[in-house]
Amino acid sequence: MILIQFTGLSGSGKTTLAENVSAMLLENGYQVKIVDGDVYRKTVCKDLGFSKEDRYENVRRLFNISRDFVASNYIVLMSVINPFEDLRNEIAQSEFVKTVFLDCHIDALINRDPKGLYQKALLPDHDVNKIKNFTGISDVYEVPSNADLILKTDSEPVSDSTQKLYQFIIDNLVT
Ligand code: GGZ
Repeated sequence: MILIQFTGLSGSGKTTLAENVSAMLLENGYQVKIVDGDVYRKTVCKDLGFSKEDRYENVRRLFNISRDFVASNYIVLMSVINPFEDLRNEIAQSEFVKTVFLDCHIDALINRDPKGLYQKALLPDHDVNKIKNFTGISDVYEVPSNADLILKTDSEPVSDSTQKLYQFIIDNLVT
């Protein structure tokens, strides 16, 4: 069993890596679940916004869901920004949890910006389209000090990060 708690800014590659690694694991006969913040925020967490309290609640709910999947022998990829060190450490107390930091420079994220979210976060305060409390721009992201794996998603090809994460999961599976 293993639960990967990702942490990284919006656009750092969490969803892409989770999908790539999930496909590889499935091909090799493992059961996998992706628990993606962006997806669950439309269902189980749709009452939650982006205040500090709501982010804590969001991550805690997703951890509870993830833990149930782990108990059913799934490899779980919990794909959330997960910005707070104390909450990540709390979750990492479970021995089957590993923390994977997707390290991507903010300038690269602003340049890529496939959903236009950074552009909206950087609008002037009076603009009605501005996204407030945007992680990394106008809200806190605490860089992890004790991640089990760091993937530099701004400088290494996606295929390399995918391969590293796949190998890390296989090496750390607890039976
Ligand atoms: C950060 C936001 C925000 C704000 C909307 N701050 O890259 P995405 O778009 O598709 O995924 C992000 C998602 C973040 O949800 P999480 O559940 O992962 O966040 S947390 O762990 O902090 O609870 C982003 C989008 O929602 N999004 N507004 N203000 N990301």
